[in-house]
Amino acid sequence: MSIFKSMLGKIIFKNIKKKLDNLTISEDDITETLKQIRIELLNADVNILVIKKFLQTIRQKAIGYVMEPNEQAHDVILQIVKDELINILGQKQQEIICNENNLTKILLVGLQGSGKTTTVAKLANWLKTKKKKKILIVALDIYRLAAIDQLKQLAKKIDCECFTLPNKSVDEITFASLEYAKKNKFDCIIFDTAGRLQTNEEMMHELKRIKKITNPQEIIYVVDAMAGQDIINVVDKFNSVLKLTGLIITKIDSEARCGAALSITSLLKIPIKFLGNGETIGNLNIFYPDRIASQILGLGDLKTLSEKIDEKIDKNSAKKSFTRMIAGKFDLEDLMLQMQQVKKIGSIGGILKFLPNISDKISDSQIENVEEKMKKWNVLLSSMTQKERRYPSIIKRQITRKKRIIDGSGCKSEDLNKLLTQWEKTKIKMEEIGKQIKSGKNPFFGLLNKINEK
Ligand SMILES: Nc1nc2c(ncn2[C@@H]2O[C@H](COP(=O)(O)OP(=O)(O)OP(=O)(O)O)[C@@H](O)[C@H]2O)c(=O)[nH]1
Ligand SMILES: [Mg+2]
Repeated sequence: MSIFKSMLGKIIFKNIKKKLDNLTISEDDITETLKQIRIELLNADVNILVIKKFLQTIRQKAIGYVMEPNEQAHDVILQIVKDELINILGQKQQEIICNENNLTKILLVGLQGSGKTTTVAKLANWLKTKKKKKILIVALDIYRLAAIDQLKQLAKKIDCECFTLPNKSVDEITFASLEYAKKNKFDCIIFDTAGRLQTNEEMMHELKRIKKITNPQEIIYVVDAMAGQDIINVVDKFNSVLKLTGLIITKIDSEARCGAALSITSLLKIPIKFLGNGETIGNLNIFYPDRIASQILGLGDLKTLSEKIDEKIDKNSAKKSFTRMIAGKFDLEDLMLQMQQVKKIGSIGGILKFLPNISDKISDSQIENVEEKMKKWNVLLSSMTQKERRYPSIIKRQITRKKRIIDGSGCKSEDLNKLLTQWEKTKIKMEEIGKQIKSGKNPFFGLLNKINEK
């Protein structure tokens, strides 16, 4: 999600002095900061009413604030802005409702193409894997044959049952699916409904009927991150007819700034439950207002990063690889495996966004350089045989091998040389660290001291 061009935290640090002339924060101290924040919010397409209230609250909390002698003004403002961002985003994380004993019914609604069908599958998979629920998904979009096929295929992918009834009405399918779910002891039933280009009476009547038949615990509106301001009126209309219980914002992996979608919670008091960040099934993340606020401020989000690492990195292989490294046995096969593991977490730029105060210090072109280098290394490494990766010295010794790898990868000979030099340097450094660990010294002590000094 690239909501803002400039992280709000950066604006605050740039414009608010560490030590103010007075211990009391005045209007003048924050005017420029708030002006720049306002521009960022407008550019991100955040709703104007939300912006007004946001800035007004910050002003109220900040002006007249009396600082402790050891307090720094920009930290005070940062905290006020962060608290207010969390408020706008819904304060606390809101769990999806899923009953323990009775059948839980979840309805997904929204405009055409917003991502309902994909999200039904993502949500089913999430409830199945994280909450160990038995899920039935129901195709209520009977107007397009392709829609039913799409859902069936997704259901197959996640190994969930998909309920369909040919040539029956939406009401009949809804009734039948509920009976089927109860009879077969499903924990949860998720309904994929038809989308329309715009809200219309016919659609609303249909959804109202489905609601009446199912009496669902959750009616979730699926919002496209790319939606503009008019989405607020659309969700308002859905909410007045159906009383929505939550939102899922999809396509946050796009270039969209998401401001309109993120304004809905503050305006209509409907919590965001998940974010969809990609077309594939696993790309559904719980929405944590405080973590998103930290990301928006550029304060990083180490919790999410460590969860990603826990989920995506194979700990056994990471441990094995580290043991090999400190034993001086780190070869190019290990390097390739490590790079594959890092790639599972995301792009370098994506990973850096989770680290506090880093994304500001490293430029986009530096990130691109690293990503370019990793791409080249990947091609070079996969152009080698496993024997060459295990015993890289044979590449140096035999010129024919070197030539074959360069030709096969389409890289230059200097790229291969750089890779080999960098690998050797890392190998030596890691072996040195290994020796220090064996002799009882903490090799990271100096590094820790340096970090603490900063
Ligand atoms: N990049 C990205 N694409 C997504 C995401 N969620 C859905 N899509 C894509 O958006 C398109 C529409 O998704 P659907 O799930 O078919 O949307 P829908 O709301 O069911 O559409 P209708 O049934 O026509 O109303 C598909 O190409 C999906 O792959 C997401 O989080 N990120
Ligand atoms: Mg659909």
